[in-house]
Amino acid sequence: NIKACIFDLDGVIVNTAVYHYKAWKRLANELGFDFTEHQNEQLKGVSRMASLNLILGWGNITGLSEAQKNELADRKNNWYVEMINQMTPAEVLPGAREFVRACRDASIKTAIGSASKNTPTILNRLQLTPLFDAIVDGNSVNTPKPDPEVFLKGAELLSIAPANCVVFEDAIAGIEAAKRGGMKAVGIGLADTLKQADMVVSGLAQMTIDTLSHL
Ligand code: B16
Ligand code: MG
Repeated sequence: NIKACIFDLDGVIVNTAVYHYKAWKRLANELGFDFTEHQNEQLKGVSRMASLNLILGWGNITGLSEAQKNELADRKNNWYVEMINQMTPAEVLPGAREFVRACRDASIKTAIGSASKNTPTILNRLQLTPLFDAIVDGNSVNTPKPDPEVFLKGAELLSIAPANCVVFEDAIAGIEAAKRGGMKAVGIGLADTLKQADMVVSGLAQMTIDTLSHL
């Protein structure tokens, strides 16, 4: 039975992907090539440096030093932070705040498991920080998804066994991480894409506490 719900952030609680897209596109354009929304899909759940490496590959840019790559990643992040600093609580995805609250009311623990180093800023802007018993993000994890580290750390902080945890994820790598960690996984998106998930819904608005007992 489910004693904890661990939520990915981007794509599950909030759609920050639109801001990532704008910032990466601006960087690509400065470097002299374009970057499509379709390519942006492939960056979901992928860490900042891994995303940069993919984008440089698409632009056929090779031979940059680590220092040069760090400078590009920082440039993108500064634009991204400018945008997320304007976010309001109205940007929480439909049903997300309500479902997290319902979990808490049912004595189910709640955590965030995100690849983003900007997680604290985003949760504060959305006024969601107090709704989570634990927050694990890109600042506290060594090995990115599909490694289960981010979710296992969450379970540990909550003192709940992985088998009693369910992860909510929109990225294939995130679903894989949950399953490798021995957890249940609910996909947010399309069943065709998130094949490894135990169930797939289009968003947290479709979730109820009762649904958790069928996992
Ligand atoms: P940052 P998630 C991920 O968030 C995003 O989906 C991904 O596009 C982004 O590159 C990654 O966070 C790192 O974000 O640059 O803010 O550290 O889906 O794991 O919540
Ligand atoms: Mg995500």
